[in-house]
Amino acid sequence: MKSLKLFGLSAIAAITVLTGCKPKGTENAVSGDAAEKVYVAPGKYDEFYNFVSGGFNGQVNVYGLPSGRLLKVLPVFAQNPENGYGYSEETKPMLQTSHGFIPWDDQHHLSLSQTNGEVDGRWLFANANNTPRVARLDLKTFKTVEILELPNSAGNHSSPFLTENTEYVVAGTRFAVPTDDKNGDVPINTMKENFKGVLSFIGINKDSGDMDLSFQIEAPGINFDLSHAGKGKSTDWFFFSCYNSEKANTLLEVNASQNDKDFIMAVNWKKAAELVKAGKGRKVQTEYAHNKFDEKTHTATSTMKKEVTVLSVEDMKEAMYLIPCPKSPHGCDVDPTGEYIIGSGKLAALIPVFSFDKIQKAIADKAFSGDYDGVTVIKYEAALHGEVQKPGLGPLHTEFDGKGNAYTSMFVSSEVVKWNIKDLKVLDRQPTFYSVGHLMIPGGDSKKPFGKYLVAYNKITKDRYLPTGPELAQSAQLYDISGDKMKLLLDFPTFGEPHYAQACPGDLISKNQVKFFKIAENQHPYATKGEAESKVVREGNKVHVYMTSIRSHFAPDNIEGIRVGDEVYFHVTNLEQDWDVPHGFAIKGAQNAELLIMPGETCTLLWKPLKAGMYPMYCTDFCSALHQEMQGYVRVSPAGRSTPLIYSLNNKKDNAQGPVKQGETK
Ligand code: K7E
Ligand code: CUA
Repeated sequence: MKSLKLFGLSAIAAITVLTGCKPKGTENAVSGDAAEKVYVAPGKYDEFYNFVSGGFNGQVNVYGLPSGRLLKVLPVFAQNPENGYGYSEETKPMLQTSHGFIPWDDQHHLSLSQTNGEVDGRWLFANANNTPRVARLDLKTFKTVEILELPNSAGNHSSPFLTENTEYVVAGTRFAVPTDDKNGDVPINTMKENFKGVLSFIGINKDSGDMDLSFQIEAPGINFDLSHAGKGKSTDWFFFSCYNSEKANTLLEVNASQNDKDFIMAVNWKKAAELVKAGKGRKVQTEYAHNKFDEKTHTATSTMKKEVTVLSVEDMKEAMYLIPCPKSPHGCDVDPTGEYIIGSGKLAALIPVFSFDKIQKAIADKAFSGDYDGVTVIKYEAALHGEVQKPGLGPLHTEFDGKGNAYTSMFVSSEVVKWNIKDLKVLDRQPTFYSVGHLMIPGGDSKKPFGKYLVAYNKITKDRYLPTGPELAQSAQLYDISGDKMKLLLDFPTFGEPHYAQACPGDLISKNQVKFFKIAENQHPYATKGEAESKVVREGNKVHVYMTSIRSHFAPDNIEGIRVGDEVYFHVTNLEQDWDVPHGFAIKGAQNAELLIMPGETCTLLWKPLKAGMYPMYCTDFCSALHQEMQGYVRVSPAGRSTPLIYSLNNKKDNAQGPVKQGETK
């Protein structure tokens, strides 16, 4: 229980300890040539893209490495007023779920797509922790193009981790819950009978990247924390860390820490897929949203799915095993060779390293110690390669450099520990400032790590940056790992709370960038492909404005005849056909956000004026020297007034560039 207390108060304890015997002056930890190593000269690109989870900011943030410069915040699970994501009519469906429209989530883990176990730079997958979902971002456009909700789950933490050819993205439920087809309205203390821990396997189309919930596995009601797929020889397997094998439903900090060991669950996903193909599994009726963004119509659609195939423990008899793992394992990481599986017991004073070969042998030899809710438990010693002794306190996550070394984050003792995977000897340790969560080495969870750098994502930054009120900056720290000893190079603040991250060389992604959308290929139903086509159409109290934007005006830019009670849809098409020329659109009194329309794209803002009056609209993005002139007026009359609907550009009649047009009658 003592170690538990320490962990419970770990954040404070760690700081207290560190301020007590703080490494002498943090500046001592940085060597003289550090600045040179992170300096990226003006006009030069960074070497790596670094995608960092947004945590409670719900988005994904893109940094350059080694500079730590913030390049972009990519909207994924939270509405983003900066560009209208989740506010525009086109993107609202992206945030639909079986619980209705969800404007926020908690984003923890990222996975870059892989081919043959190597990062391929095509897609980025992201999890939503709170309302279980997985998103796919297309790295040609850096847009979120798909979000799939996960039924039978709660707290989608063990997600999204992928197989080495991106066949499947996996998502394990953090909370054990009753499955959707069972009555969930049961006493909480019936957890042991009624709650299950469901693992979702999302099939990925290898050409389009489209996601499909292929099947789920209904495992015992434990909490799944993290996961990684096997590689090479272990490629058919997934490994999940599990905690709360006690199945406590209250005061988990005490009650879920009773057992000396929890588990790593090994699942043969190839066999599971074959079982489903052979007709095994029950069909569970449920509801989950599948949201897709179409690049041709520039519009998302949301479809409610109704059924999923679920394999039982019985079905998985020969394809699912538990391996005891000391004290509430958190991270579950597989080395580049696929032979070693590292479990990080948060409360353990050692790091257990399991051997894939030994696990296979244990299964063949039936070296079992019993079962847990029908799942066979392999003997700890039979699966164990060895233990890293005295690595530090509170091991969480491990990454690899591809040279036979592992790097583990130590939350409680605030350090990164480098150790040799084979002989399990600790080689180096460097302090982090402070309380490190995840670590990331570019490609560090793939078959071929790019190495060179390691980034620590820290929970606490007291005394590292200028203070900013009660909440201080979140932080990342960059280390050079090219030598024997790690060298701290740089601190840089991050958004939200950073958890996991991914990185890859810049040119893997930069060479495929979409620079603009071709206007001729725009299939948006309200697209306006030239100013001559711009118009305003009334349908009852709905008014559709077919508007264009080009440097430096809107067409039309004068509109009259809107009435209080109208729902006005501004469908703005950006006619530019050039890289990096978005136009914005905002109108006074808009209750949602602005639009930021990419070249060739059409976006729609719904506006409901509540009062009669004169309403200016303008472009929000400084697009040209005459950007400030990119503005116009909308006149709103009281409800029932018969102001004629007229619209124009430059007051001109019979001008193809901007005729006065009559919509409804006067
Ligand atoms: Cu360790 Cu949510 Cu991956 Cu954060 S989790 S640290
Ligand atoms: Cu368009 Cu400013």
